[in-house]
Amino acid sequence: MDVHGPALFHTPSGILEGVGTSRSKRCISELQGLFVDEAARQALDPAQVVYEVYMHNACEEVEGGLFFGVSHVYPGKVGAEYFMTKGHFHAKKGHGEYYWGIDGAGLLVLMNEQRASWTEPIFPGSLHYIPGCVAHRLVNTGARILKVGACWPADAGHDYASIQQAGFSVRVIERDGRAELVQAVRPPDHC
Ligand code: PAN
Ligand code: ZN
Repeated sequence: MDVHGPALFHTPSGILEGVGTSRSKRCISELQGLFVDEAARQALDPAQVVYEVYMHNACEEVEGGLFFGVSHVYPGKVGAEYFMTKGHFHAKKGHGEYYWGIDGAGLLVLMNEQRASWTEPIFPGSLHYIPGCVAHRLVNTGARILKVGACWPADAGHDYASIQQAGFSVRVIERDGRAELVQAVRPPDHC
């Protein structure tokens, strides 16, 4: 890949454009099994966007390279569960990542390989270091689009299968108008 010239990173819109950038989206229809209430997911518009990722790919997936992305998680819920990303470990387990809050409000859900989970609040200006061997997922608990920047090693890769098989050990739901962390009763996630 041969990328020349600066791309543009607009803030606070969180939009990336120009050379080397791309955009992908995940709709409700693609996220079967991700949310605990599958019937509620099926009742939603299949074309509803749950999240988009803007990417700047300035290099191949090589050791020493870096990828840069901005995730936009839409506000919404499936049943009582807030819209969220699939979440993943990195395929190269030891590779970490930085996230930072650009706009909106939410939670970064983290889980280690022993399935211990914890969260960090995300808000404009929040900075999050995700160590290696820690799965990570964004959850939008606010009314605006949650926009989060990310930078990670280009050769990290994404292990979605572990999350599909066993899920995260916690879920984030709305109860009495507030975000609440609950132990995941079922999972495996199957998206
Ligand atoms: C992020 C995520 C992004 C989308 O760029 O890839 O938030 O989430 P999923 O990949 O879990 O669908 C990142 O963590 N990259 O490594
Ligand atoms: Zn990651």
